[in-house]
Amino acid sequence: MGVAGLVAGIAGLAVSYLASMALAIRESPVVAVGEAVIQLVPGAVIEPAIDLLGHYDKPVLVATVVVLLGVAFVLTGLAARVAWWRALVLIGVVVGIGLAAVMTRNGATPYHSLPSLLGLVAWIGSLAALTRPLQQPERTPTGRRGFLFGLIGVGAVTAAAVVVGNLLASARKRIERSRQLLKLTQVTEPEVDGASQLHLDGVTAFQTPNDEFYLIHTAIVVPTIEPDEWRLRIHGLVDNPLELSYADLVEREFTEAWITLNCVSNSVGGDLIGNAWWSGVRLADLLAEAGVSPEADAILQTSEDGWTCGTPLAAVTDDRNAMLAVAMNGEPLPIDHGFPVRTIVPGLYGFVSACKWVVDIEVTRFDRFEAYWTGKGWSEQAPVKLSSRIDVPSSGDSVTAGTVRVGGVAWAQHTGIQSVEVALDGGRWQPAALAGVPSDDTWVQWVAAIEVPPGDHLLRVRATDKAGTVQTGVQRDVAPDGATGWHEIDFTATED
Ligand SMILES: Nc1nc2c(c(=O)[nH]1)N[C@H]1C(S)=C(S)[C@@H](COP(=O)(O)O)O[C@H]1N2
Ligand SMILES: [Mo]
Repeated sequence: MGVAGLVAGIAGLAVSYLASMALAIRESPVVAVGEAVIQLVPGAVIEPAIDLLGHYDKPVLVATVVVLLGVAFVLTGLAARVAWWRALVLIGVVVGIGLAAVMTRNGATPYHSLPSLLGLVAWIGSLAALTRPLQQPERTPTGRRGFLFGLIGVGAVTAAAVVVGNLLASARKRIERSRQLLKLTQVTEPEVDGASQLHLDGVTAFQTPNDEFYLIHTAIVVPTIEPDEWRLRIHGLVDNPLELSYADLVEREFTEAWITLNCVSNSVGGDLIGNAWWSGVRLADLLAEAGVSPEADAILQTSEDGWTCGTPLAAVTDDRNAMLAVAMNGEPLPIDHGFPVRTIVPGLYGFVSACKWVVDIEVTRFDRFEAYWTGKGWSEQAPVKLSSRIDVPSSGDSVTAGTVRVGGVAWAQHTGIQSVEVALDGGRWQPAALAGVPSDDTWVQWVAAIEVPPGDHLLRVRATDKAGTVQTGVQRDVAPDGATGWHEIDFTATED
């Protein structure tokens, strides 16, 4: 039974490792525990240890964690023999330590708990498969044979998980290295104009750092593409089909801009939105070179992983500087954000424009294709909707009654924000002050000072765009083409 516990434990570890690699989570739970140990152990102990072990410090640490785990696994097997619940408690503690190490890291989200949880599931399944044959009153030859088959099965799953996990990890590492070696001479560093950044704690920063930028993609394992191997075909209703390599692309003239990207699935007040400094090549120039036929009204973009989106031709050929982006916030696109090349079109939701890992652009007509999300309850065309959000206070906050500064962001990419107003408890709309913006393609921060008496309150916000449209209070769901309605928050004001 000790063997069963050990084998099941290793299967669980292998699955958690595979899950970490497949989900592009840098640390598997074992590594996270190792790093947590380094953090928790006082320097007085760790430094002499590092000194003693030299370069072997990390492997020794990971090996120690692994040996301790092995002992725990054997114990779970022995415990399972007496009573399953004992084994479960024991493994619960082990997984709990792993989870604690993973979840206390900076920027951990519930998503990061998946490898530990999947590992737990694999462990329970393996231990059940291995112990069932042994749980007969007497050890029979069939029981032993069943155990042997169980061992082979669990062993095969373990080996497969490790092999696939390694392949994924090494592909990603290789591409990450290529990415870091890239020198994109035309890319400049983002500079946030002081006027774009108001000083009110809690208001979303004008620039969203890459590692905080929301991520949406259908791929479970994201494409890993060497820049040298990347090709883009531009074809369809054109006079001269083009095929571009990465070198061809980055030799061309660049355009750079602050552009706010948001997801159609962002609900009112949600955070599936970010603002970055993008650098790349104007799509309009490439399409002009290809010579677009007058009957075309769309481009069908396809990514390496087969995802597709349809974008109005007008939006990628007008003066809004839709681009094939190669850099985000001054560095080569992060792998998860579409490395080496993705499309960015100001003023359209991501699902109809912002193709990551783009490899194919067909100039065509909307009546000739159906893109990935079209028909699955989402619209064929989807310009961004005028919207605004309250960042401070946040719902449930308590503030001191009197003059209260409230703030947030508002956006109407490619149209621009004219004004923002707030209303307390359904009262009159009061104007907010707006920060500066480099163009109409970004969100804008707003702040207002309002008089708040003691008690419970409801604050709402609405924006007006530069075309004079006032943001509607009619609440609509995100499907099929973006949510509408005013963002409202509850807060309490107390006398000081
Ligand atoms: N290849 C690919 N590109 C894609 C998607 C996808 O699922 N696959 N999702 C789109 C959607 S719905 C959005 S909102 C944006 C999100 O871009 P980000 O993950 O860089 O924030 O990418 C778009 N591009
Ligand atoms: Mo999206």
